[in-house]
Amino acid sequence: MELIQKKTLIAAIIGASLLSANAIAHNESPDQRLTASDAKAFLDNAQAEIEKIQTPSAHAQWSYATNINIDTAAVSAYLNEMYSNKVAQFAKEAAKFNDVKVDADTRRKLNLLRNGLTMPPPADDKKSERLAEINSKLEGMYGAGEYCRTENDCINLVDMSAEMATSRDKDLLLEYWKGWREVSVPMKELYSEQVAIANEGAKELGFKNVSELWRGKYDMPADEFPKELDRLWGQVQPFYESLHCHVRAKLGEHYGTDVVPQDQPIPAHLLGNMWAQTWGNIYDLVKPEQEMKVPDVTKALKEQQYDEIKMVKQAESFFSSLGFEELPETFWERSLFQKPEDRDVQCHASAWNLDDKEDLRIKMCIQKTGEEFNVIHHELGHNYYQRAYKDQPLLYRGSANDGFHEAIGDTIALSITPKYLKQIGLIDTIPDESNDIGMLLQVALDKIAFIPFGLMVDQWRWKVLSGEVTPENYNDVWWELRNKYQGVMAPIERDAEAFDPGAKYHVPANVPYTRYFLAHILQFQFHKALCDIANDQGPLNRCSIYGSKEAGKALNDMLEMGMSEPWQNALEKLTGTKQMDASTIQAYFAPLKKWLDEQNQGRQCGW
Ligand code: X8Z
Ligand code: ZN
Repeated sequence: MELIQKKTLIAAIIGASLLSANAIAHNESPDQRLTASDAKAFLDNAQAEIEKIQTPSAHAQWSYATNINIDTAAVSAYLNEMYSNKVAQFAKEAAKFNDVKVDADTRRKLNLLRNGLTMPPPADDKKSERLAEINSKLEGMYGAGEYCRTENDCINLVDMSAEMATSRDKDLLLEYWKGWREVSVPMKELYSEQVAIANEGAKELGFKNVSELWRGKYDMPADEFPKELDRLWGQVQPFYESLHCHVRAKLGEHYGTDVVPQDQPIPAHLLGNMWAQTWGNIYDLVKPEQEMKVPDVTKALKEQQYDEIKMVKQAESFFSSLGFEELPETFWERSLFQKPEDRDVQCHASAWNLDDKEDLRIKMCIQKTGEEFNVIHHELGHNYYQRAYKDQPLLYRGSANDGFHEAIGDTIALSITPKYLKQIGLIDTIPDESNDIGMLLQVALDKIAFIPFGLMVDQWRWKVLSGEVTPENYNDVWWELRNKYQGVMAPIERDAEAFDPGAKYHVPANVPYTRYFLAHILQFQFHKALCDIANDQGPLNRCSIYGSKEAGKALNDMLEMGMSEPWQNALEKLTGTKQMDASTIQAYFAPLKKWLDEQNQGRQCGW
């Protein structure tokens, strides 16, 4: 009794957490005296304290991302630093409960607190300040980046990307490919400085380095996780190699085999995307000879005069059809849907819940294309997930694992089938099944082509964050991995100062990337489970769960869990299995695999 009073009193006086009060009261050996209820009280306090700074910090990040300038940069860096320092401080304190016997829920929260940060700041004030400053600088350099042919002739990433999607002029493609990578050259030094500081922070938290921290977020030992990824990649790899072989052959026919040598990786500028991460935009170059009717969503959106808002409303209505509540009025008032003319913004799409309540928003420089229609569903998937877990305790407000967050909207987008497009009046007739190879190829060019890219980004980062790869080798190792996993190569020799990883948003922004690899596996598992629940009989590629309240309920039941349980349980809840598994992908694309292997007869595959 006395002990509790003393603790409470000291805590009240110094405004510190119960734990630090306890440590002061029992300096000699505080840990032995801590109990399970101390741990709970500590967590309650930590969550309350983090919550206080989280919302202002989110507003500052939003202000910066939607208006990049020196003032918003300063405020967002400052609040980001305050937030990260607070979490890091509690994460360190949490270690004091390592040997205290606590229930599973408390242990889970303590662990989540310990590994919650992405780039943990060290205790040293100067260093944590510098870390936040570099963070915000790198984000700003990416967001404001553009390629200038001459001083007055500049082009931004959104416009370059749009041109690269449709242009078949190899010189222009190369120019943009190369031009965009000038933006990241000055990032390299800042990036390596930031890695060194964050590694100090990770060590203070008891991790070997940031790599171990990142790999340790998956409810299994950090060193087991990469093996799990290898297993999943092994399931997809043969199919990817078939796709690669066909695409390379067709690109060789179009551009000539001097431009696309048939025994080497594919030059990275020719695949319809700035990073060669999705290839759907070159469907016309690789499509079957036989006429295939494949819905052209971009054309349909244009014909029906969809604007940005109408595209988002249409995506919202899909979620509504599943029984999800409509988005709040403030979503429409506060979101950013179009690239403003008068200021720099971070155009890379994102979804936000600023107050962990109802302040949902997306930020996206929407292009009126079928590709972006999918991205809108992707972003709204984040928003509906955020809303579903908002009533969980703060430490459980997140997805089962980060791949789940990235998979939800994509899962819904897999239901944008011809049947659905006809239902909403975007097309008049549903092509019959003789056209399925074309449609499967279109989907595979985006989804299957992405998978090795989704894997290689963090294969690179883990090596960098662990110190295995040092700055002088950053770029070479990046291209070794691009080559190894994707079979893609730089179209021109890279300069010694090049920092090509920095030309991909998630590197300067420090967003882990394995989540997208996982999402590309999970979304097919989710799609299959939801199609079964919706009782859609057709082949998986023709299934749409549109309008199925049963599917919506099953999905929501999983989303509501947030991260309150290991992801294996969340997966089981929806799909009946605890394992991530790419065999659904194999089933989904089986006819296409057969077709590709026929096309590849007599071709020399591999690189
Ligand atoms: O970054 C994204 C989303 C926001 S979380 C638009 N994606 C990855 C990328 O663009 O590189 C979605 C798929 C992969
Ligand atoms: Zn996302």
